Amino acid sequence: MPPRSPFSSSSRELHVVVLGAGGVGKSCLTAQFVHNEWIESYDPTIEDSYRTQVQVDGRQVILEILDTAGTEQFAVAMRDLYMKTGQGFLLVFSITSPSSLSELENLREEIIRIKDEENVPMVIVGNKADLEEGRVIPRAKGFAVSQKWGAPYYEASARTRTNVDEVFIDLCRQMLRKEDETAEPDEGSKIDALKSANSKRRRRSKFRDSTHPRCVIL
Ligand SMILES: Nc1nc2c(ncn2[C@@H]2O[C@H](COP(=O)(O)OP(=O)(O)OP(=O)(O)O)[C@@H](O)[C@H]2O)c(=O)[nH]1
Ligand SMILES: [Mg+2]
Repeated sequence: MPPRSPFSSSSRELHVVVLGAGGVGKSCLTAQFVHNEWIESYDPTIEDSYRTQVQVDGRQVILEILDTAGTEQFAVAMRDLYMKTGQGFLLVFSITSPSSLSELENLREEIIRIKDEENVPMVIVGNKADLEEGRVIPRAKGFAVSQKWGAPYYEASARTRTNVDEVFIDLCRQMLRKEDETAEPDEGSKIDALKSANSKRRRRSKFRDSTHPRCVIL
């Protein structure tokens, strides 16, 4: 017998892409979320993917998380493809790196251009919040960007695990909401809706015939 999948077959699958400049902490945030582990060393990513199951508001969700390369030489080749297939994006910068926030602007514009729509689930993450003494991006700046882009802003720390679950769960909620809004009703529910409309129509006409005779103009 083949081994049973640890994931329930009824779970929905959502594709998350973690984006941001090199060294801002994308891999560390992902490793904390998926494996509860802290990685002290820096090993630039080429591309890694993870699969994990989470519960969001009582719903089982399988997350496919793509941890992308921040380093320019690795980054560009696969970008179009994962921006197309990604359903939600964690846009990560470091509060200790001034250029890392401005780099997100280009990434966001590219996502919107490639997907050809503005309404894309996103969360902005100011990582390395434990390094308060090295902060160069004020909290207010993060909030201003968040308001401008209409996406939530969290300050997080992969080191202390602050807001790690929260950023992924917020993104999941946005993705689920979007799926619910755009989902076509399945065949079963279409038939149910049709039956219910027909029976209402029948009930209405019965009602009219028996107790409310049509108005007859003499
Ligand atoms: N103090 C502190 N250090 C962090 C935090 N997150 C990551 N780091 C450190 O920053 C370095 C880079 O972290 P990574 O997660 O590898 O960065 P990345 O964004 O994945 O980098 P690329 O794969 O090159 O794009 C590592 O040495 C981490 O230990 C954090 O929240 N606080
Ligand atoms: Mg990485």
